[in-house]
Amino acid sequence: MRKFLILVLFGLGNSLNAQNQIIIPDTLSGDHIQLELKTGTHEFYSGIQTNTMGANGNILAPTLILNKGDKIDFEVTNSLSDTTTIHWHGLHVAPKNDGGPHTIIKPGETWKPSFKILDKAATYWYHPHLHHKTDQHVSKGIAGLIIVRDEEEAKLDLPRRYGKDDFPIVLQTKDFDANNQILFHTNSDDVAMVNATINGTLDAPAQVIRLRVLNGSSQRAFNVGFSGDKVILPDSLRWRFTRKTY
Ligand SMILES: [Cu+2]
Repeated sequence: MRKFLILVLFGLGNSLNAQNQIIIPDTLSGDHIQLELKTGTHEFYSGIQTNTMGANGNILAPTLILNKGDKIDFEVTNSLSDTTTIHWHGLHVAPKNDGGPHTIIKPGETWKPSFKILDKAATYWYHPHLHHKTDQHVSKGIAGLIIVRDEEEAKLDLPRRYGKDDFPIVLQTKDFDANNQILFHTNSDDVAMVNATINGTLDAPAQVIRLRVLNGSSQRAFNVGFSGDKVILPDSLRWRFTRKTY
């Protein structure tokens, strides 16, 4: 038996029309992770191509599933026409292995950080962090989750089947121009989305599920809650993400 979670971000001119199945990014694991940052297109609106950026795809980035204690060799190739970086948000790494504004990857170059995962099981993320360009590259689409696992977490009675009962929920807002192309550095990023999907729904099993909620927005805060009572009813498993007024 399947239930539908309704993942809706309300507010700011976001009209409620057709529900769309949210994107569940692919996963990458192992001790050698290859990422290619590239441009692409994505249909945020049915039938309309919007220019985007992604890692190993047109939009968003693969979810990295890593184990505490593992040593990982990364290869991050910049196939964009712009310099960028990749920052491992929340992970404890040496500066040379972290793509803050100082560790740039020029177009056509491959950056090869290598480090041991020191952090406990949790949800982290990665995204470009170039000075003055973070908003542009993240808004265009480069953002991915990092799920770190460890022995302590493995003993807990929690869902951990990615995409089946353990779901990424990346909350973002974007601003589109008249041609439905993404704008940056505006204060009118009023189109809210979950996993790059406007008016998203998720076909979830009727059991306890795990949602790894990320605020991947450049400047927004979200109130996240349940619709109706704070009780999850089997027949009406409806979640509603409410936009904060500010
Ligand atoms: Cu960050």
